Amino acid sequence: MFKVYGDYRSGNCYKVKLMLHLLGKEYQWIAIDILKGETQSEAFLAKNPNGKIPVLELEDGTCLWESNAILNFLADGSEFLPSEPRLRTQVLQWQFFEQYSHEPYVAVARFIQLYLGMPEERSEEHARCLKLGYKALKVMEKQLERTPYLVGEQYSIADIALYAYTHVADEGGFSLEAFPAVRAWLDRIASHPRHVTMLG
Ligand SMILES: N[C@@H](CCC(=O)N[C@@H](CS)C(=O)NCC(=O)O)C(=O)O
Repeated sequence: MFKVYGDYRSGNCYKVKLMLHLLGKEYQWIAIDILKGETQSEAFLAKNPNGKIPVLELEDGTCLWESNAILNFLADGSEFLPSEPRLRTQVLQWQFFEQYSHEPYVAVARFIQLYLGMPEERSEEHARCLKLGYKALKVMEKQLERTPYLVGEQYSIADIALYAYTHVADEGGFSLEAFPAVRAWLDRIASHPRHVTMLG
């Protein structure tokens, strides 16, 4: 059985949980508290030298880290990862976009607001996260005006990667009011019969 080291409130960890539920795979969840520094212990660093969750531990002890890499591993051969090279590359394109242009702003704004309680010394950084996060949401809106999922007609791990923090963007201070296509897509993702919520 897979072991997942994670925090239920973390979008990066939720990606792995959602994927496992969509695939109907069993797993054991091992709770890690980042605020208590548990990702920096010697035992944890042996699993991920970068000291971050999520980590997926396989039965043979191999530890995989980086949420989107884990998604690619789990989705291999399934309907959530197209095999056609152009589509597969578009999946990766959205996942790299998520890590470089979306998560650093949408997730960090949420971290500052939800986890840290919006300390004064980080309010300028929070404002910058809102500005750049909205820019990323506009890019998603443009795509989702044209296609039901980020890569065409099919629900893929590109959607899982971007759903994770977009669906809780309000917890970082974002409003999705100006993004009707993104909101419709959020509902589409949540209506999958094997969908699981972040805290569910
Ligand atoms: N690029 C990584 C980011 C992982 C990440 O930032 N994890 C956070 C929680 S969401 C973490 O472990 N933070 C603890 C730390 O940096 O010490 C991924 O996608 O897995």
